[in-house]
This record gives sequence, C-alpha cells and structure tokens, in this order.
Amino acid sequence: MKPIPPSSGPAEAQSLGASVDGELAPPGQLSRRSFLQGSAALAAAPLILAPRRSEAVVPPSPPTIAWQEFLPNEPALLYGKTLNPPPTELANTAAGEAGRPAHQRWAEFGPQAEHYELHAAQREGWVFNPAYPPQPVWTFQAAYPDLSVLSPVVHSHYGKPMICRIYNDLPANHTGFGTPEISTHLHNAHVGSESDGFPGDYYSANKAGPSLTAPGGFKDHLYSNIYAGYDELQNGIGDYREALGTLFYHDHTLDFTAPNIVRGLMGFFLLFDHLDSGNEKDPNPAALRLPSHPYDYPLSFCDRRFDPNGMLYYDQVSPEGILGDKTIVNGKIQPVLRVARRKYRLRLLNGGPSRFYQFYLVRPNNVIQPFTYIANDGNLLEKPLLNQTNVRLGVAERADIVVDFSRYPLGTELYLANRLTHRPEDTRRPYQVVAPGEWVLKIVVDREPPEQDLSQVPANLRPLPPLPTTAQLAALPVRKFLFERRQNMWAINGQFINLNTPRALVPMGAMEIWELYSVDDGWDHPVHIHFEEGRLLSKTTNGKSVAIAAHEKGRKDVFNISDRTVLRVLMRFRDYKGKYVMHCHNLIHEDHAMMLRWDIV
Ligand SMILES: [Cu+2]
Repeated sequence: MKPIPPSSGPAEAQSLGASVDGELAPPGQLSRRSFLQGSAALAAAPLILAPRRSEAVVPPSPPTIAWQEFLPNEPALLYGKTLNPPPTELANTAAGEAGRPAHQRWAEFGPQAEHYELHAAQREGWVFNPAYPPQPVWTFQAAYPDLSVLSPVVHSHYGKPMICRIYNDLPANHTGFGTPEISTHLHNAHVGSESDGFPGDYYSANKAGPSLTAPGGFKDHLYSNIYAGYDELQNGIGDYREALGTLFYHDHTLDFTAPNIVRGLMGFFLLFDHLDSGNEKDPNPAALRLPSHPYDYPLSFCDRRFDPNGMLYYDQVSPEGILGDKTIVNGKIQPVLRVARRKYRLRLLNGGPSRFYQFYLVRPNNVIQPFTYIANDGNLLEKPLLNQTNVRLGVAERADIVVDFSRYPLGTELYLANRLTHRPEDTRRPYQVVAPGEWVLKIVVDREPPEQDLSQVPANLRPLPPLPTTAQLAALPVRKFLFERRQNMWAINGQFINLNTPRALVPMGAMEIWELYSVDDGWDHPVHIHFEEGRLLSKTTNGKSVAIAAHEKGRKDVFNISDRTVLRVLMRFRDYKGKYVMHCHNLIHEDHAMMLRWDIV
C-alpha cells in the first residue's frame, strides 16, 4: 500500500502545462520572504527572529480574570446602506475603487442588489480581558459601528443579491504585525472570483495586489445569493439543496492572512432561505422554524497569545507559528453569555489560526449536557443529530448546535469546555481529549423569554443532492493533491503558492473527484477549497478505510487530513468562472505557501 501519489498526479498533470514553481515567481509576484524584507511589517515585527519552535522565547500569556465581561444579549447585525457613488459593473477606479475585473452576471444581479458597507479599520481601546490593557484591534465596522462587538453579523437571503462595499481604512503607517492591505474572502460563498477575496486582490489606497490593476480605497463585492446549480436548473435561483448557512468573512491577503485575522479582521455572514428562513414564527409550512435572531447566536473561537504586558502578540515570521494559550470568544477571554430559558441556535466557528477544539457543554461539576447538532460547515444536515455530547472543530470548521435552555431553572450556570489539547507550544495537530478541559465560555440562564418559544428542530432539515452512481463516479476525472512540509515551508504537490499561474483548469459546470493526501509527518491540515463545498466519498488513514462520521456526511468545505490520509471529495464548479484557491486553513501554513490557484474556465 502506497497512499502517496507522485508529486504531480496524472490527472492534475493534464492541466499542469503552465505550472510554475513558487520559488521561481516572476517579479510581480513577490515571495513571502522578499515581501517581508521590503515591508514595514518586518521592522515592526515581534522582537524574535524565526525560531523553529517558539517555546524557548515566548512566555505564556499573563493571567486573566474569568467571567467578568458579558457578550451582548443580541448579536449586532449589519444593516443596509445606500452606496454612494452607486456600484458599477466595471471597477469605478475614478471614484477610488480598486482595479478589479468586471462583475460577472452583473445584469442579472447587480442593478437590483441591496447595498451594504463595511470599513476595515483600526479601533482603539478593545478589551480582551479586564486583566489586560485596552488596545487597538482591526475590525470590519459598519459605517456607524456598534462598539460592543468586533465585526457585525451579516444576515442575507437567497434570492436577494447584495453588494458589499468594503473600504480599507486601516492605518497605512501602522505599528505591529499584519499588513494594512485587505482582500476580503467570504468563506465558501458561491460568487464570481472578482468578489471572492482572491489572495492576490489585496488593496489599499496606495497599493494593489498582483491580480488587481489599480489600488483603491474600497472594492465592491457582488454576492448574488444564488444556490449552486443556477445555470443547470434555469429556475432563477438554483438548487435549494445546495444552500449555505453559516459563512464568515475574513481577510485573505497573500502571506498576511494569519496576522491580519489575529488582529481581528473576521466576522459572520449568515444566509437564509425559504426553509431556514431566520424566522421561528414563519407561517410558511415549509419553514424549519429553527431558533432565530436574537436567539440565533454566532460564536467564534480563536487561539491568541499575549505578551507580558497583556498586549496581543503574534509571530508572523516563524513557519510553525505560535499556539495561542488563550481562547477568545467573539473577541473576549472567558466571557459570559446570558441566555433566556428557551432554545438557542449557537453557530460555533473555529477562527484559528492553529488550535483545534472539541467542545462540551457542562455543568459546574463537569457533567456533560446534551445538545442537537444541526449543521456542519454551515450546511444543514439531512436530519438533526440528537443527544450529542461534543463537537470537534478544525480551523475554519463550523458547527451549528441547538441547546434547549428551558430544561434549566433560572440562575443555572453552564460552561463550554474545550477538552482537546495540543502538546505545549505545538501547532502541528491536536493531541488528546482530556477532562475536564478548559472552560472558555460561561452561559448563565438569567431570564424568562419575553414570549413563548415557537422555535423547533424538525426531524428533517435539508435534503442532500443525490450522489452519482458508482459507475458515474468511476468515470469522473480525478485530481490528486499532496499536502506536505517542504523546505521549512508548506507545499501542495511539491510547489509553493504562485498566484500568477493556475495549477488546475476546471471546465465550468464540471464534476470531478479531488483526492487530498497527507504524509505521516506529524501535521494536520484542515484543507479548504473555495467556491463550492464538496461531499466526502471515502476516507483512508494509514491504509485503512475509516467510516465517515454522521456530521461529515453532508456538504463540507473544510477537510482535515492527518497521518497518511486520503480523502476522496466530490466537487462541482458551477455558474461562475475565474480564479480561486485551495489552501490549508491552518493560517500559518496558508501564509507559508500551502495554497494553490485553480481556475474555472
Ligand atoms: Cu496545514
């Protein structure tokens, strides 16, 4: 048994004619090292120089104070705002827009789109924890921001296209890590590549990435909010079985995704439709009536490290990164969420950069409390998984769970505990599940709901599109991608990222099998493929077939590979053309070259 393919699999080689090794990138495409050497970022970088492992030089974060800060009772939403100047099909560079390609499908979705506006900006005085000093963070803010949260939650609906204008107001002469350019990716959105937040599309008023023609102070993103299968079905909206639910937007700037996200550039984006309508009182008999806003509550979990003064710290040079020893929950360390005695939909996201989590809901005596698992990677499962005890999340994975707090008397205190450990300072992979774990969020049942809870979790959620037959699967093209460490960096099929050249050319509308391989080098890679999620067909680890867990039988957009693993993933590429990427979503690996560009043609 030899589960490792040659460095260029035969199927990929069919499209590899123009492949270029990342180290031989032409001048327009700076390597990470030369970029860092030429940028102010290095001058302002942390005081250490590229250790192989960071434990010798980075002390643990100073002690924090638990359960002193409260998350808002209601998630802060982003509201629409008429854009001025009005959005245009071609980039409005005269008005200061970055030089993007024309919006695809503009005539169908552009003129009637609803308008939204976000500003990537530095905000002073954010408090991660009362033990640490208030400090600057980078956030996506509304034009009139709610300063109690980092970035607002976007609610959007299938059939209602939207244009999100994202200004870059970050300080050009900032201090500390990160870079003040942005390219905002909407994770797993089904959109044209010019709106996808391609890593080479980074911009600021005076700097443009290699795939833009001009710098600019803002860039418009057209989110058509159609399901995949729009062209095929000709029904004006696509296949509702392909609906996405829990998405998140985050910076995706080439080489600087991790530091820019660590500084704060991330927020939730929720998509609703006639089934998952975001209205628990929906009179439509088809509506699922899951718990809805404000009882539909997104929670992000991110590992962070702080310096001895309690200031956010990040090592953007080390290719192994630094494992955060504090978990921020929506930007706060060990905050409290106060809930009403009723059902909640909690949307859990691992925002990275590196730590994996396995969450349990427990009482103060660590007795595990059950919940219902309804969506993985934001996609509703066919049927809810009842009486679950835990969810495991690799970086960028999501889990929607429903917790019924009406089971508890007022005053009940519960905790969300992470029982998954890493070895100290080790970003390689999770290690062991150890009870009782670390409590990262306190939940207090502190009030009766103002009205009767009409929400429910029906026995059937969203049907899955049928899989092809075995014979049909056997006839599909197969591409093989090997993820491994190479030259102290991270490679896919032996090559580092080069955004100028696609490594795979996929015909629009195609169905293919992508095989994701890992070697036995001690590293996990949560692999994310942009544009359309996939279906896990099989999983093999160390030569043995592994059963696909119930929560992974739906549509997924992050696939964790570990040990010597082969995942066979069914992929489709519908409705749009252009350039996209596949990458490891361990943000450190992503920034250290474990990414490739592929194009729909
Ligand atoms: Cu990785």
